[in-house]
Amino acid sequence: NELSNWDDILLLNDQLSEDQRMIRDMSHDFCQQELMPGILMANREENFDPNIMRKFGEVGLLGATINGYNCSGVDYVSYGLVAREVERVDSGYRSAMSVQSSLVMHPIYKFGNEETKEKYLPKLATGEYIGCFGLTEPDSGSDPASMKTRAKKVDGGYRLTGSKMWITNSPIADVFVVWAKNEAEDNKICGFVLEKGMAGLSAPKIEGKLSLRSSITGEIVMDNVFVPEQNMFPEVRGLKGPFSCLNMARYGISFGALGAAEFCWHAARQYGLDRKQFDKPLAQTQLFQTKLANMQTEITLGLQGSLRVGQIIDSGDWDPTMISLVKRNNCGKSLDIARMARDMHGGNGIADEFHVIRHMINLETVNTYEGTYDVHGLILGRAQTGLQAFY
Ligand code: TGC
Ligand code: FAD
Repeated sequence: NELSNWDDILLLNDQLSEDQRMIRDMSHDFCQQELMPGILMANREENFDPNIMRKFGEVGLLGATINGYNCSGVDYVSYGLVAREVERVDSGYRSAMSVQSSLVMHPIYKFGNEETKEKYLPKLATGEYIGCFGLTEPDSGSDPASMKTRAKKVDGGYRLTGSKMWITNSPIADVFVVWAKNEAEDNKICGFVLEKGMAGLSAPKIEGKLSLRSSITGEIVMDNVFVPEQNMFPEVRGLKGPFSCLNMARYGISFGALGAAEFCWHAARQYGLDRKQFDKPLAQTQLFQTKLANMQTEITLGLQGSLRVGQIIDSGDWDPTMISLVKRNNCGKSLDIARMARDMHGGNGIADEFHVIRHMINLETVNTYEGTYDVHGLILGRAQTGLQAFY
């Protein structure tokens, strides 16, 4: 009686083009062969190996949507499918990939001058350079408009002072995309590209994370750092600069979180088939089956939502609220699914060898960064009432 496509009941596979299927399959094989074998120890030891970035680069997964500059030029549906495969292994690895692609390469490609693009993009595409994105500060998380980091105009460039907090990849970064208020332009938010080694720039690691341990996170501390004029994004002003990068990253996360959830669902199903209690497989109990049905339902619907958003982004006629909808719902649902899978594994569920608790704890971060679950709820609420409830 088992349906052969129980894991793709709405036939997502048939909705993809030949190229999209190929990219998905290639990413799947790469992630399972290159990333999965080392994840247990990386997570246990709280270690991110920078060679992983070079490996992403070798198979064309960095800045994959960019045309030229050594990048693959794939569509956004494919980018989402890649995020799903990477996060099926670990959210931390998807973080590394998506920060480099959407939050570092995308703004340099979209807002940088030609010289900046030529200088950084090819090396970021191969993973020779690692990038990070500094928006959040110790006192400005959900409310980035309140940032304190300042840029002061000086001869030939700017001097930046301030600190950024919770920055993925910062301790090992070569390139820092940083957002600061420009005193010379009435404190409008501007974007700058900083480089490792600039005087006054440091990026201490944040220790003791219990979530996203395979990803390295740090601060960015800027003490009067001189940044040459050509390293400022010349045209974009205000929060729409950082947010236009976040849109793409959030969309990728909506697909990625479901990859982690799929891992947990499949693992719970297999565990239930293999383990017997009271003389029958756990999977033969009604409670177990309805839990599996709930997982299947939310993942299947979530994937359809993200696919639709990806297709709309590719068509060019998209709106950030549709991204808030899938980022919020898919992260929240994936977290619920991972918690459920943890429970269905019983005592084994707390052992890292079974992987579900790692996904569960990672998804706590994924549900928080790039706009928390509740902040995306407020974005959606504002869009349907016209009333903002942030303040
Ligand atoms: P608000 O008045 O809404 O907007 C200010 C200006 O920004 C524009 N804008 C957008 N533009 C493009 N896309 C979007 N999604 C945009 N959202 C807003 C807006 O049009 C306006 O432009 P203008 O020209 O009129 O000035 O601003 P607000 O201060 O009321 O913002 C509230 C809110 C909640 C929407 C926003 O601040 C928010 O989303 N907060 C969440 C912060 C966040 O997501 N931080 C992410 C940090 S990076 C990160 O987490 C990376 S983790 C990476 C990893 O490891 O994977
Ligand atoms: P707060 O904004 O202080 O929120 C705390 C709680 O209050 C949340 O539940 C939130 O939903 C709620 N809340 C906030 N405002 C309201 C409101 N108006 N109404 C109701 N509830 C509200 N940032 C970067 O810039 N670059 C990175 O690379 C990066 N990587 C990260 C990696 C990790 C591992 C983590 C944990 C974070 C990372 N972040 C990064 C920061 C992340 O984007 C922020 O943590 C996130 O935006 C939330 O901000 P906050 O932590 O200051 O929480």
